Amino acid sequence: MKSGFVNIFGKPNAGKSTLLNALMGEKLAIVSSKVQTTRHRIKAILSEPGYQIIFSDTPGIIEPKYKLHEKMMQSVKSALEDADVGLLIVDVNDSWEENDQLFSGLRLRVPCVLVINKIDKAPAEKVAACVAYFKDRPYCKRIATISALKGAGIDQFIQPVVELLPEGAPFYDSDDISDLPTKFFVGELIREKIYELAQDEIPYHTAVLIREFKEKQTLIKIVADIIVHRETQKAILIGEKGSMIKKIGMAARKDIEAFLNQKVFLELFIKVKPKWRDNELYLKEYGYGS
Ligand code: GDP
Ligand code: K
Ligand code: MG
Repeated sequence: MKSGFVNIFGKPNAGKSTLLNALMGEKLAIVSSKVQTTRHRIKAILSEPGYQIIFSDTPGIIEPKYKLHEKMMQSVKSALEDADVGLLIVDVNDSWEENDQLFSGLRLRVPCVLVINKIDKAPAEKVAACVAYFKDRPYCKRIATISALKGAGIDQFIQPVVELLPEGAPFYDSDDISDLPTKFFVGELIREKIYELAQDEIPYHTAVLIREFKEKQTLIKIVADIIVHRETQKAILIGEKGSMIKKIGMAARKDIEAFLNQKVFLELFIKVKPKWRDNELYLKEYGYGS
């Protein structure tokens, strides 16, 4: 039996969350075209005969500008040090040199699979040239080419990862798919809708707090607070005659129902907490950091 921890690293938008979802066949990580959508480390547990892999989706690698960013950097670092195997994911259409510098700079001790993603968006010659570019780098133990979005190369890609894992008993029950509570994923699905529907900077100023999660006879009642910095942001999120919050709520409810496989009654409130991103207490309350 092989078992161990595999962490997914890569620049923002390389496709880490999409890959995690493709590997799991479930939507666990929120995906968006905006950078820094992922704020937490999500553990996803894949149990198959012969192996158990605990994947972790790390926040994108970014400069520590705010306290929130420092927390993100800490989690990237701790992810690096904890893993048995690293997946270094590169968008084939991104700068190869920049990624090479980034990965070299991390001075990785863990064995890594270099994953070239978004091959659906590049000609075969470019993909081949990319493989040639990375294949002999010191951090590159194995190499894979995939389209996380289209699911290409995903099945073949597990084998080299398993090869690099240590022998050992599984860490989790084979029924578990994550170490995080259902509530967490519900909050993330709401956050994803804010990323999809709200303009510009708003999503970066929001946190979601699930206040109530109650199973009733025929449905689950969920009450969530959407936290923003300013009254103006609150007004935008409410929208004209409540149109925006309604849209967010409807889209989120649909996804939450699919995720929970149950009918959901969702109530959303918007609350203003000035500067929550720079406040240790708020960060803790909203689940960021230790
Ligand atoms: P992350 O920031 O690394 O977690 O990246 P995401 O998984 O959120 O993906 C960023 C964007 O790239 C999203 O719009 C995805 O739909 C898109 N994307 C991810 N993988 C692929 C892929 O294989 N092909 C294409 N064409 N787009 C992809
Ligand atoms: K993203
Ligand atoms: Mg992500």
